[in-house]
Amino acid sequence: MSDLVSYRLEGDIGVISVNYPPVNALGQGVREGLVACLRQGLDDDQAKALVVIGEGRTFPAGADIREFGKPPQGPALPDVVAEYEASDKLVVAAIHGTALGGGLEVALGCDYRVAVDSAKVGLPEVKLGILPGAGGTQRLPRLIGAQKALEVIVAGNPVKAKDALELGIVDELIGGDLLEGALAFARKLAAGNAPLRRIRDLQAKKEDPDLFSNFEKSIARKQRGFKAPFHCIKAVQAAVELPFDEGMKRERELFAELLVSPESRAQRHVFFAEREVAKVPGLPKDTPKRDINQVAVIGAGTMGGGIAMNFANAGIPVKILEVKEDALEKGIAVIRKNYENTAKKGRITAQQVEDRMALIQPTLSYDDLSDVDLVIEAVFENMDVKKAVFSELDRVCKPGAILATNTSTLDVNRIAEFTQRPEDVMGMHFFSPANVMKLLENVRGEKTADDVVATVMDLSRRIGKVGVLVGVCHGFVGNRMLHKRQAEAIQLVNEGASPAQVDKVLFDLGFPMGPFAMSDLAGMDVGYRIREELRKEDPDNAPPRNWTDELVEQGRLGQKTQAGVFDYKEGDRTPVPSSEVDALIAKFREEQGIQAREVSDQEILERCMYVMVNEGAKILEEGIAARPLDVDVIWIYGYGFPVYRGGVLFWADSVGVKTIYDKVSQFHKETGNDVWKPAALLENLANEGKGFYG
Ligand code: TC6
Repeated sequence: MSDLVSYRLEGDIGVISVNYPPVNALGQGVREGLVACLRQGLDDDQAKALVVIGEGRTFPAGADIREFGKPPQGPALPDVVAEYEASDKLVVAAIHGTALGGGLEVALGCDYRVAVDSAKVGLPEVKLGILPGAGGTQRLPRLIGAQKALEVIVAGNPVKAKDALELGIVDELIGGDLLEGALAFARKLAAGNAPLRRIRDLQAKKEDPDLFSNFEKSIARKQRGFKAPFHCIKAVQAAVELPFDEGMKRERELFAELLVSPESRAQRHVFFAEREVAKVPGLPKDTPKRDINQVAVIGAGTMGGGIAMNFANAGIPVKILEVKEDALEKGIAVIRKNYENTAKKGRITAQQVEDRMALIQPTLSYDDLSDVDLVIEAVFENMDVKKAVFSELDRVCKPGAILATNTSTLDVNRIAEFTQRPEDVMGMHFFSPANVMKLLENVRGEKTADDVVATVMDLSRRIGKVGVLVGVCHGFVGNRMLHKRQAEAIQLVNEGASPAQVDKVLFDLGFPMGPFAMSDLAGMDVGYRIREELRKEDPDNAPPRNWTDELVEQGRLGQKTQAGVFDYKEGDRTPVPSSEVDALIAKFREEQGIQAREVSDQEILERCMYVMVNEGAKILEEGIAARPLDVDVIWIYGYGFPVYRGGVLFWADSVGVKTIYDKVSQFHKETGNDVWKPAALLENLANEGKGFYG
């Protein structure tokens, strides 16, 4: 018998206890153990009722995702749950930690559920591109109604114990020790001869005749490209319309379809990649970390303010420094307004607004930074300005303080040399809006110390970010690839495509917006300043002037001026093609002697995406990113690359590295442009018939 689940008698109640760290995932051994222990409990004459509980940090947090895609081994989870539901002794699930996915499905097979206050329950399968395939889509609607079940299953977000109680998922909250409370609860039921409560026998209610079609419409935009949310709706519909056993059959079919879908494969890849990025190759897990209890941010602009909010949100006091009083006041007012807007949406309370604001301390003086453990500079992207800031930081900060720069393109090694302590300097590149975007590109300089890297990677998680370690080069990983794509998008327009056509191709691939809408959102002046800086610093490698430079010089800066590559109506972010810009493009073509031609959508896709794949391969070759998964996580969390395509390099594998290599070589031959020179890694993989992931 499996030793991952054990049975014991506590007085007159049988306790089934799961012990499979770290999260008691329902792997084969656990499933086997759950069945064996249930049978033992049923055979135990002294047990009047049974309690199922998880040891360690949680009730089972789901099926064992590592088993997906491997040949199934019995007992299957739906059968395990069915056996619990069929039990003729009362079974109580005692929940702490996170009863997610298959974990909650096991609990739904029990007659009653009790939980500690801090517990969360949920069916997050949709985030892995699948659906709750062990009866979750059939039992939850029967328990809480179809509308609420749809909300829980399709969003896949965890539900706090208190809300789960209100919804009826949980029957009682336990104040003290969970096991004691669950035993008392079970004893009370047994003493009162409480009836069995099999959810399968309940009738699922549909509150609104158009519920399913309306729900589908309501998620259509947000879930564009994902398959699982729509399959989840179909499964819940089956719970309402079909008898339980037929509904279970339908759930199985839908689950089986999703499990082998490319979308789910990609989403599962992202799940593990997101966790893998935290494990830096060559940096032992036990590398010491510095204490970070007080932080400072230099610059109270949009970026600085957003960065500061991350720390306040995590309960870490943060000073925010500006040189001018009015800029400081304005920055603080923006932060307050952001929090108040969040409170208006009901996501935080008025008290939380005040608590967070209290953690943010404005200052005009560098001398106030003498006690901080970490400083993040978020000032203007200009080397001279950075030099001034880092020299000051070097003067005032205590020994051992980490000095970080939020630069998105500048050389972190040069910045480090502005101090006497380059080993304490590294990049922490936040993405805008910094309080929202989950990606943090942590840039290791040539001299950055290991404990600084370990501290910053750990801190990333503490403030709710996905931190990815990268090396120094222009634009690091994300922007380096982005700039290549942007140049290609512009070149495609030069040759005859329209900005709207280019944008549509990438939007259709699954990006939230195309490259031109994106530069309008970020501000056309941002790219312009970077190009100008490059033209000054490295004229040989700087991009030639093009029509986008002219747009900026004419004041078309993007959404903020309601005119960029596209026009915008007041209060509306929808990009509208502009005849003024068309004329400018036509003028540019004429000046350059370019005869506009038809450009196919396929060519746009290949040139915009393959240029990134080739650059990604160069980035790996140079060791700027350690693994393909680091590149993929950056594109997913920093640029909205569709999760259901798994990241740029995961997507490349689905196209075929050889196909991409052949095209890249062809473009190189045709253009002679260095950007198309195939990366040696790409060439090797293509020759060996391999992909980035083997
Ligand atoms: C399902 O149930 C389908 C049912 C239908 C069947 C028919 N499996 O996230 P952390 C690992 S689908 C395997 O860092 P936290 C994780 O990789 C599943 N491994 O911790 C990591 O390993 P590492 C539905 C898993 O405290 C370690 O555990 N359930 C699984 O920040 C720690 O994880 C879900 O989707 C798993 N299910 O968060 C829940 N879960 O140390 C997915 C975790 O080697 N899990 N691991 O890197 C989570 O959301 C979170 O892990 C958490 C804990 C909230 C449970």
